Amino acid sequence: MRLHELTPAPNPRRVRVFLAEKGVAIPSVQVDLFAGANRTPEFLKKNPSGKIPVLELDDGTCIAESIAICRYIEALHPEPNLFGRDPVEAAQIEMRNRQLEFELMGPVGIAWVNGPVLAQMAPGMFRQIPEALAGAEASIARFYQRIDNELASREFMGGDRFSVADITALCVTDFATDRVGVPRDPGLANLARWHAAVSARPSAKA
Ligand SMILES: N[C@@H](CCC(=O)N[C@@H](CS)C(=O)NCC(=O)O)C(=O)O
Repeated sequence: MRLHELTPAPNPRRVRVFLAEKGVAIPSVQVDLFAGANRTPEFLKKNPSGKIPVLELDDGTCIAESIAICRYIEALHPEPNLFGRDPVEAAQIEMRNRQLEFELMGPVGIAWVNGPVLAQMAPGMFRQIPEALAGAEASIARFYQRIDNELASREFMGGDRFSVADITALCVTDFATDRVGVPRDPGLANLARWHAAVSARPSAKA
């Protein structure tokens, strides 16, 4: 088994943190997105979307999508449970994870492709639209405010214990802060408390 990934990218980090929580080690292969290594015919056979992470099993089966990979790992290593123990908890974790993906990761991705950091790293890679950046920054700020309100009445993203939804949120907020240049408002105290707690877990270093 091997994980096709790139260390600074947020989605592969989700899988690495998940594996660290499970105490599972899988060898990894770096895919240089800036050199187009994810667009070669060979890579597109592994994932026609041209995206990482991809988990390649020993028989050649390839699993893309961070959550699909994490679900596969959870099926092989059920403890500690990170997707929910009963139908209600599983549904709430799934709901919040999807909202984080669509309502936070989506705008963070837009801010990334339209932002100054990528423009400097890879000039001309995307045609940048300043209004798209401004709109994404506003969406991100609104989402952070909303999550801060929600975290007043629960400890973690998915509920009262750590779950895969926290891993998604940690990886996207760190990417937004450290690489996209769209930090959290430090005045959002519940969000800051949550971030300190999940960042203190050993898995956050993955
Ligand atoms: N929904 C996918 C998103 C994967 C994704 O967007 N990966 C980024 C790196 S974080 C990528 O491969 N980007 C390269 C590209 O889109 O060309 C997942 O959850 O794994």
